[in-house]
Amino acid sequence: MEPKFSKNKTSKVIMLGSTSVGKTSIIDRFIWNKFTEIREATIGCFNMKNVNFGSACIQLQLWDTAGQERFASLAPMYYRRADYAFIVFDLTNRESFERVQYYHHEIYANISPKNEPIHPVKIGIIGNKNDLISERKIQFEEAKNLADEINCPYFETSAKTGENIKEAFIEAAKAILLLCENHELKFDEEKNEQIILTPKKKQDTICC
Ligand SMILES: Nc1nc2c(ncn2[C@@H]2O[C@H](COP(=O)(O)OP(=O)(O)O)[C@@H](O)[C@H]2O)c(=O)[nH]1
Ligand SMILES: [Mg+2]
Repeated sequence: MEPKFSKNKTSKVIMLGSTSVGKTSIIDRFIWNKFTEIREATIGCFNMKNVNFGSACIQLQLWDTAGQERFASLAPMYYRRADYAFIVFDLTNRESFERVQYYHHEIYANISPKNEPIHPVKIGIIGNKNDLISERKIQFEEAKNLADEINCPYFETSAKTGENIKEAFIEAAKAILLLCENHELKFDEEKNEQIILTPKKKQDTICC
């Protein structure tokens, strides 16, 4: 028998950051526990995974870009009503680090449709590719200081080795749970009977 949860929340989690910082690789590591050295351009897509805390189940719907960040800004609907946003930069690329503030600003500019109250959103900063030790350009202190300034948790990850990937998503799910418990976000009214405790099979993912 699959467990039943008294509190369920389907949440939108968006990945932001310059091209090639590892957004898609981070999702692949979390959902499929795999890493690919050479990636083709991303097909805009979302994957789902549930994180359970006692009687609560947070379903993370992970939104990935279709690579449009390379050419243009992301459409407002990508940001709209996101519950959690990860801003990812590449620890070996200073330019990508300098884009963090831009994305932080874009979240608040696009999170709610005009004339609607601001949708509550939590943000986490990810410094990815920490396996590339000798190529590293951004030290921990500098990144942590920026994250503290904008009041966000900071995670150093490697999609390649898997370091801290699961931990970052668990923290995101915890933050969403807290938002729900503080009533800034509502739990889903309908009970979600389809609880998935392991990553969904490939054919179960929804791509758009
Ligand atoms: N060494 C290393 N390479 C990574 C890591 N994450 C991603 N990559 C590589 O960086 C490139 C861009 O990754 P991708 O996930 O497509 O970036 P995106 O454009 O942000 O989605 C690919 O060649 C990946 O294999 C990592 O943690 N370590
Ligand atoms: Mg991508």
